[in-house]
Amino acid sequence: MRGQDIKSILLVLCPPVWHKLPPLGLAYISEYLKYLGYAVSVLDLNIEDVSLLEIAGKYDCIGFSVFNTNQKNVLELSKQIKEKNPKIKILLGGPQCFSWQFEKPPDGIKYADNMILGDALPDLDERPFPSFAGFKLDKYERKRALPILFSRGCVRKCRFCSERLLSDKYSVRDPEKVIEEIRYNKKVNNTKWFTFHDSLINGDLKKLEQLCGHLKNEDIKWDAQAIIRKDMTEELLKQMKDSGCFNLFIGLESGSEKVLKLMDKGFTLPEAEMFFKRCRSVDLHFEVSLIVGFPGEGDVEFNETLSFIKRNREYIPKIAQINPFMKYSGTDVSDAPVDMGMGRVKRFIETVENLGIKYTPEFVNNLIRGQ
Ligand code: B12
Ligand code: SF4
Repeated sequence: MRGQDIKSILLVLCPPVWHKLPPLGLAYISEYLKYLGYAVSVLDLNIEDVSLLEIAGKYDCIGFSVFNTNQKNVLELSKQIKEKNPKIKILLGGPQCFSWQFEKPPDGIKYADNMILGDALPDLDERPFPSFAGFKLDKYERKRALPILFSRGCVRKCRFCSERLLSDKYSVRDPEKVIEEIRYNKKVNNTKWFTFHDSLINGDLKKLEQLCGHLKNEDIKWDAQAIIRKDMTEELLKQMKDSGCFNLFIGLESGSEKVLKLMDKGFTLPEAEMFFKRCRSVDLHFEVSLIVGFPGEGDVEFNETLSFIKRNREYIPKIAQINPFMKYSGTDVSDAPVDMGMGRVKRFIETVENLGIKYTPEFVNNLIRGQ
């Protein structure tokens, strides 16, 4: 888009997208474009009631962040903007642009002048960190809270997951740079709670330990996603807890050894049990997500998962998600019938309720009502 006489850019996030926190992707893009000299504004239509069509004419370019959930709205608005003012350039970025490479892209992408695939920015420590200047932080549900990144990519390659398509290598930031960003946001945005949006916080245990060493002096709380690994010691989990970690979101996915192997999850059930026990022994709260109906999961394997959850109920504080398996574009797992997955989700919830295990009801209700 350079050299096309673009000076002002409006970055837009259309609904529906999860919006308890401001969007980290747009915060990074906005900071980088400002650094390159553009005049950048941000509009999150999930939290602001503004007519984009009325204000679009003030900008040379409108950049949309596209997810599978908001793609229809993005393309409809792109069409309307172009019909009203064909001179405005439309730029698309975000994870759905990547997914379109593997599916038949919708006709509406013809309204875009340019599309950015993947991350497209310099390495995490080489780009300016997001300041969230221009974001209406007080409108998001979580107060004094911001998303942040410690790493990109993943150290594993689970068969159902498209992470490896988004970032082909795993890279971790210098912990001191993360602390610099945290201190900035504490001071300027009054932030007390940081949610790491990494696919996993524990891909590089040495750097994680260093990060925790710094974080313990910052008087903040933080949460993150993590993988189950046998080499994570109680000592490191305690350091995480002591540095402000109050929750980990962990992808267990199945309680059947056969299904874990089919998924290529990279851990065994005894390793998962050991990991959960270690978290409990240092009182580190966590929640697990599960996938039911993965190809190869029969009734036997599904019942093994139920038994695993029953057996470990005193160690698993909460179930965060029970997802029916759905194939992501670009992965090589065959499609499984979603109806079967949904039937199993319902059976699973009955069991969890009977056992008195906590779960996230909003998630389950959305899923069941959405069917
Ligand atoms: C943290 C996370 C969550 C969090 C927070 C989500 C949020 N919206 O902030 C939670 C747990 C709530 C969540 C939920 C879900 N998630 Co999620 N999540 C992630 C994760 C791990 C990180 C997102 C992130 O902050 N990345 C860091 C930022 C900096 O990256 P980014 O947003 O991609 O932005 C960069 C580029 O895309 C690009 N870019 C972005 N926008 C724009 C715009 C322009 C104009 C340009 C030029 C460039 C550009 O530049 C940015 C900077 O480098 C990603 C996987 C990943 N590794 O990215 C999945 C991911 C975004 N999630 C995904 C999915 C499917 C879901 C769920 C549907 C899962 C479920 N079954 O419930 C829900 C949907 C929630 C919803 N309705 O929005 C998919 C989305 C696929 C797609 N095609 O849209 C991803 C990509 C994972 C995957 N499977 O591949 N998720
Ligand atoms: S550990 Fe998580 S992010 Fe990494 S490949 Fe597996 S599912 Fe994807």
